Amino acid sequence: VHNGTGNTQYSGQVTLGTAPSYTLTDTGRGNHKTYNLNRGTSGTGTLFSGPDDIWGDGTPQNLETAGADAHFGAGVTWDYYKNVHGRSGIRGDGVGAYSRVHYGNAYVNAFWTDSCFCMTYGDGANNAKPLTSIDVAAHEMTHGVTSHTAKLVYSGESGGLNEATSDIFAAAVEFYANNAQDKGDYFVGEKIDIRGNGTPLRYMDKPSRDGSSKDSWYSGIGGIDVHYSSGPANHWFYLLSEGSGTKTINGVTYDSPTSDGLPVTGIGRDKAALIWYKALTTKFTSTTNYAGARTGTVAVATELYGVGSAEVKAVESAWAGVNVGS
Ligand code: ASN
Ligand code: ZN
Repeated sequence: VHNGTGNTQYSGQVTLGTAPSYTLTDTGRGNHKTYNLNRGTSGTGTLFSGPDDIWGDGTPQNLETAGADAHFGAGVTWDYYKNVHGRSGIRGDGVGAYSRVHYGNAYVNAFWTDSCFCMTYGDGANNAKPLTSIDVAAHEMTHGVTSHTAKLVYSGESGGLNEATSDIFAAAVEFYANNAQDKGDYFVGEKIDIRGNGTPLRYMDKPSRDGSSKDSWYSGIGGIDVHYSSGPANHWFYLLSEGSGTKTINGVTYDSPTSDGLPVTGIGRDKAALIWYKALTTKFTSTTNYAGARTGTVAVATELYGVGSAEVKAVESAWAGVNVGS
């Protein structure tokens, strides 16, 4: 295991897993590698390498900077799954994936691809806001975890649950990282300024804050974009973690309503994330819908905490709070 220094755009100065003389190859994390596509859109481009073990300067003009952010995000996501859930890598086999940065020209997206077992990042508007923040990296890497576990089909209600799984672990990883420049929150993409006005891409306390996502389940939610039908499950995760009403965490104030008007008492983020992880890996299937997510999470909470436990009651009341009934 060997460490270098990353001067990132979104997370300040960080430690990166590197290999001697010198490449972005994380030998302590399954040899996860980070490549520079240099505005190409296929292949791997070139592995980041250089004469010193210092990567980037915090600006997007330095092409190493996005590499440092992406490599760091993959590393903390690896550590989260390993140290919190005992999962060694995306497939659980100890083998790293790889990241590709500088995809295309001013490309405003990031994505996971099963066939290459890799994640890819555009540089954002004006090539100035690479989509390489911790939460986006964790979101994309989690698509790989979902592909190798529940395999939730990426359309209909299962698609919304697939997207929510990536947002839930994006938030969990960001809190786990506890980075001074990017403290944990229940937003997705608050660092990458994808809307150009400084607001996040998604909100978990009240998903409709983005203007498109749904706060609660309704018949027909399976017909909308999976990044909006994720809303009820994201909202469930917030309610189960923190409870309904107002709460300030790391300087951010949230205000989470319930669809039934009844209060939810939170059980904490760690228990909520454990319940979702165990449901994803032991209960959900490719066609699980919102009703199935409720059944699966109640079953997991019952196994973990017992029949009639406060945790089971909270799981049920949080689902009721997003209009997923029994
Ligand atoms: N960034 C998007 C996502 O991971 C790409 C997509 O639409 N699949 O959800
Ligand atoms: Zn996604």
